[in-house]
Amino acid sequence: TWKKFAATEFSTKEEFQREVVRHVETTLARSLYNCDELAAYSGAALAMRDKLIIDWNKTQQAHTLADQKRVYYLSLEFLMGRTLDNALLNRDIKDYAVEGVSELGFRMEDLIDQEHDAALGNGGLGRLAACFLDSLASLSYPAWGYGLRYRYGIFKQEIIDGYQVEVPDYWLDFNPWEFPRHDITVDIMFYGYVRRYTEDDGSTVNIWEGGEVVQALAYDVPIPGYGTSTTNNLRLWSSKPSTGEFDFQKFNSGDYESSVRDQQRAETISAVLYPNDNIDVGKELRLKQQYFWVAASLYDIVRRFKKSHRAWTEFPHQVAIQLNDTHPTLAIVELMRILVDKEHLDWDTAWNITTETFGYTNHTVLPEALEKWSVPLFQNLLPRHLQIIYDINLFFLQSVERRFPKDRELLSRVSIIEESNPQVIRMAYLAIIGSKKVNGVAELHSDLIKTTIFKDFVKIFGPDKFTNVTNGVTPRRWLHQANPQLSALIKEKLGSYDFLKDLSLLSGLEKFADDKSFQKEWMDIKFRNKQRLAKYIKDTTGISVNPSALFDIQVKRIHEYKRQQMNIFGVISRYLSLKAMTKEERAKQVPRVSIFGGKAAPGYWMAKTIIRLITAVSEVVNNDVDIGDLLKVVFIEDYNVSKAEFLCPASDLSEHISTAGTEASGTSNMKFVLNGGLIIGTCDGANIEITREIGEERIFLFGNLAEDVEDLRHAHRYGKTPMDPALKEVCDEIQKGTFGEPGVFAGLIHALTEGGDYYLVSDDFASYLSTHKLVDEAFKDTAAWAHNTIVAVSRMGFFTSDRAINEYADEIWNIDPVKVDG
Ligand code: 26V
Repeated sequence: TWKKFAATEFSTKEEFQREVVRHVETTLARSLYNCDELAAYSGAALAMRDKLIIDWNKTQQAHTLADQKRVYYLSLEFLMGRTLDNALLNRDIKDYAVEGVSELGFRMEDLIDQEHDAALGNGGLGRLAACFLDSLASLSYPAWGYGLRYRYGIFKQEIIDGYQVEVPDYWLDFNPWEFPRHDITVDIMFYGYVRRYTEDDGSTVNIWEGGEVVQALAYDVPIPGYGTSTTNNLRLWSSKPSTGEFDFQKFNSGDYESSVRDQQRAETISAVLYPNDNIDVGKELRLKQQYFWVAASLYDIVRRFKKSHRAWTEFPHQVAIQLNDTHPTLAIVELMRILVDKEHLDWDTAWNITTETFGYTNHTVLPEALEKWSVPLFQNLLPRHLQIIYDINLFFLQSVERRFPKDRELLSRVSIIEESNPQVIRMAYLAIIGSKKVNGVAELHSDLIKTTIFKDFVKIFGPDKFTNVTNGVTPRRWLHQANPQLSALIKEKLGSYDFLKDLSLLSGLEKFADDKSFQKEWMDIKFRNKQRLAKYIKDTTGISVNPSALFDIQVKRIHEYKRQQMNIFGVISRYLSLKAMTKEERAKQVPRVSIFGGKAAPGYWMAKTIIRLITAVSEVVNNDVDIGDLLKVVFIEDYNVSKAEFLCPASDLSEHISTAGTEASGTSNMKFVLNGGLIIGTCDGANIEITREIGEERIFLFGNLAEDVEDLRHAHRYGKTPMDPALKEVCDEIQKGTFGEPGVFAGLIHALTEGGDYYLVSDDFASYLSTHKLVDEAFKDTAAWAHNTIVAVSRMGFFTSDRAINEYADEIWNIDPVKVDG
């Protein structure tokens, strides 16, 4: 009956219009006659939000009633992108919303384009968290995400004179997708000291007291599932000064300045997302962010559990907590502190509860990305937590000593505390020891962590603790929303949109792979997506590209291990070959557009140099009249989720060319293939499983294997590897000044020579170039290309994040879906 009273429900075009107009006129206090696109977007978003919040309430009620085990996904990053389009599509009301706003005189694309990306993440790890939230809701799992509400998301990238410049991303001006919960606050303490005393019964109690207190305020973001009423919650914490009397006293006594300083110090905690991807810097503020978020989330989770009045031992039957990388590992320590210091459970009972509750996902093997905290820094900020870590370590090392007596080396290798100067806490080891399951994110990666960085722990805990869950992407955003024409064509062939819920149904496309008229429709859609990208490139950079050329795209964070430098060296090599050709030879070449995009961490000088080389090459090549349309080079500024949404559908070829063994999974590789592009890649991350699924004749693999990397590096160190001749030519050309002052690029050349070519660019260069030649040949045969992309798409079912989430639910979390009546 509540439905009757829900004034904001709408299920027709007219009702949607009415709600949009109502919000424009009343919520926004604007007249319809001076309603611009931003106001119209805002009205549409508020109308959509009302609908979501009704389903959100229903879902939370159903979950409380069902009283089943829930999963909490703890991630410092959620790279959500835009919400309006996604919500309209997930709720299947896009069609009448489009009509509705068009009668009001607007085009829905223009309104959608007004929305600011929610960019609370760096790259793969944060976007994976967002895909997982979509799948959790779409599969009706009772799940919450917990994160930080950064005032500034990942910086906006501008390219000025060919260089990256970072601009702050203030995104909260108008954000209709969040609800502040002024009643949900938690006081979080830092610093202080530990007071130890003996109770009457003789037991010792440790109390952490006397520190600085900051308040966490909850903001809730509704997460709508596709084809279900389930609308889950993403809770983001914002930091504020605590409302304790102390501040008021200062303020009242006229000490305004110090009171304002306190306020700023508190608000700084959730002010900004650290813009590093795959590199650990170890700053105190980052540790403060981690504890602030973990402590608030655990307080919330424990409060919810306590409402059910169950015994503590049932906690792991009601609660699963997934650690997205090591960033929330303090949750293990905080739960121990709650159970032992506050709830007075004995250590062993508390430890059993804790280790049954957590799961840890590792996302990288790069040593420079493994989190380590200096003991003195940690001791000062979280004194009681350090004691608990020492105790966890002591009991762990004692158990190892019992199983492997007299192996001093083993003990020092697996100790949570590394005996360096200063000592450091190895967060990954703590995460492993405190979790029930540890997983990698693609098969090769999960094998590598077992045989390299975590080898000793496999020996100690046995192999069953370690498992693989290959990443996936949500087909709702990455097919249906990003590529509506392709999605509609697939629906026409398969008879329904059921493939969006069960992506394995794509296999039904394979029988049309040789159907000429289907191939034509398929390639026409690709062409239109390329035209759209060509227009965007023209409008934003002034560069004209031919949409019939082969579009070759590499978009991801800029990092030496991802080898954008190899790509641009390859482009230079192609340029040199074209220059050396006769007119007749040139006429036979396949025209190419090499498109790059991605952010460099602000302090990562080498990555910034790579960007500068790409822009320098583009200035030279694009203006060379000998070359014309045969080669264009484009750097897309400020690559983000909403740009990925129009880049993925517009590729013929995308590049996933990391040094073998370095890219844990990659997820854009999946998005590009799902949108009818082929890939050139190394035997790394999920490329390997993509190959297995789609067939090796449909992927351009090249380069050395992970198992050979160590020997190759060794050879470089002892000066036994001459540089690849084609790469030598490229370096000579750079040093001649063809792309401007060569000193600018000296670091890149140095890395290949004296630097020992750690990422093996030279070793892979010949096979990289020859594989690009194969790509050119293959692209000439349009029918075969169409066939291969259709077959590839038909075999991509495995890479849905729904499959990944079902694996986590069954193998790690032990949770079941909850039906929510719609
Ligand atoms: C690490 C650190 C270290 C401490 C400082 C801040 C910070 C921020 C981000 C990270 C990155 C963690 C690793 C990561 O992003 N891995 C990526 O995860 C993707 C999803 O599993 C995967 O597809 C990519 O291959 C992998 O690089």
